[in-house]
Amino acid sequence: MPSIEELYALEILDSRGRPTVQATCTLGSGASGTASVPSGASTGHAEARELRDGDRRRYGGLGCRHAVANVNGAIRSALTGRKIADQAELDLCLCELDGTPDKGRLGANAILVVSLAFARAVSQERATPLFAYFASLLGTTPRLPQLTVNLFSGGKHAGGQVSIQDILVVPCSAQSVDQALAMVYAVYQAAAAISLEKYGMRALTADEGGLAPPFLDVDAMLYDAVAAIERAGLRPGADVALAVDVASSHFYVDGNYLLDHARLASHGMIARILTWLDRYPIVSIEDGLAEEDWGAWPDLNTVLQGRALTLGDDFLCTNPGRIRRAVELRAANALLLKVNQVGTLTEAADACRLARAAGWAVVVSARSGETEDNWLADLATGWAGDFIKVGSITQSERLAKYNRLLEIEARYDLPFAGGQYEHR
Ligand code: 2PG
Ligand code: MG
Repeated sequence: MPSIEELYALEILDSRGRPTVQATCTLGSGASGTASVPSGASTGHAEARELRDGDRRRYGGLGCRHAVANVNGAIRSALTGRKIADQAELDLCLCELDGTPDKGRLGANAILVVSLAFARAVSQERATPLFAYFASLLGTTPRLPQLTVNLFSGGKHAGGQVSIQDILVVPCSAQSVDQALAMVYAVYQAAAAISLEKYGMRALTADEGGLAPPFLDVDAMLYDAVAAIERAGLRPGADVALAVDVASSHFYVDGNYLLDHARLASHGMIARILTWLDRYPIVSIEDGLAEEDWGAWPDLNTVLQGRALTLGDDFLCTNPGRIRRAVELRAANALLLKVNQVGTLTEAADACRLARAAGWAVVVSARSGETEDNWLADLATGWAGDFIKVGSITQSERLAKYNRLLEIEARYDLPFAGGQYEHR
């Protein structure tokens, strides 16, 4: 049984230059683990609450000194010298110490960083790779995930030049992470060349490294994505399909979707999504409807059935209660899993278990504000995610995860999840 000898946190900066939290957990055996937490921009209302300092004179109020102080103070005092049976006991103890439903007192950032640093320390103590430790929490057989990689961005990650957030490429004929990345590189370069020709601009990128030319509308984005696949010498749909993060909560105003200069009711939004599916090789629609548009989600799920995944991000917030409700209503069939939306590994594992029990697909996702920590690659592999969603291939905070997947692939003989959700 591990005992926590020391906990130490500090404030570091994420990929947007905003503060976040890093922590190191040292066990009685001398094993130790360091981890850092990401942060979203297009967040769901039901997410666990990050603690931010609110002092406008410093990082516009986004400082994390209070969260750091909570790790180095209340959490350290409660945990040091204590024997901890397992991850579940640690996470329960953190939740009880916080005592609020949204983790707003100590901060979801303070809580998650300890949950993750402990995981790394225990995997080091057991001399197992981190993905194997994660697999042991859920009883899964590790498997490398298929990639979904940002190509074009809009919405909150790109200054809102188009309403929707991301068009991602899915290299569906790839047989390995290694092959998948080489295909993505070819498509990305072709897309950058198309952006230059059509919009006369250098490859300006959004928060996660996606290209962000001034598209006129969503169709223009999807059209150029298909053109990039073709220019790369690959077959749209057969070699490389598309996934869309509509992130529609962020353009849902007074019960209507403000999209491409139109004002659409829920059924109009669903009809618009279907036109995209008819024209382009799309295998997944994320947050096609707003997070509170519960009444229309089952209809969306029905019409997408057999064509594309109905993937819930802001809609589900990796929250077991919301997932249970969505399963009952048949409102989705895929979970976007972001550990910091719920705040501990154990609760994220519960969310994953619920989704799997319902026969759903699982997409393990990074946030738009990331660090160079690569634990997400191990999580996606350990929990046998169908897909991983990390962002583009141009920024080191994203490449840290892709490079870790390459390392896992090269060093361990694991199956690859590719090929399951091909475009038909
Ligand atoms: C999303 C994520 C990642 P954010 O909406 O899926 O792209 O964005 O981290 O800003 O919530
Ligand atoms: Mg999303």
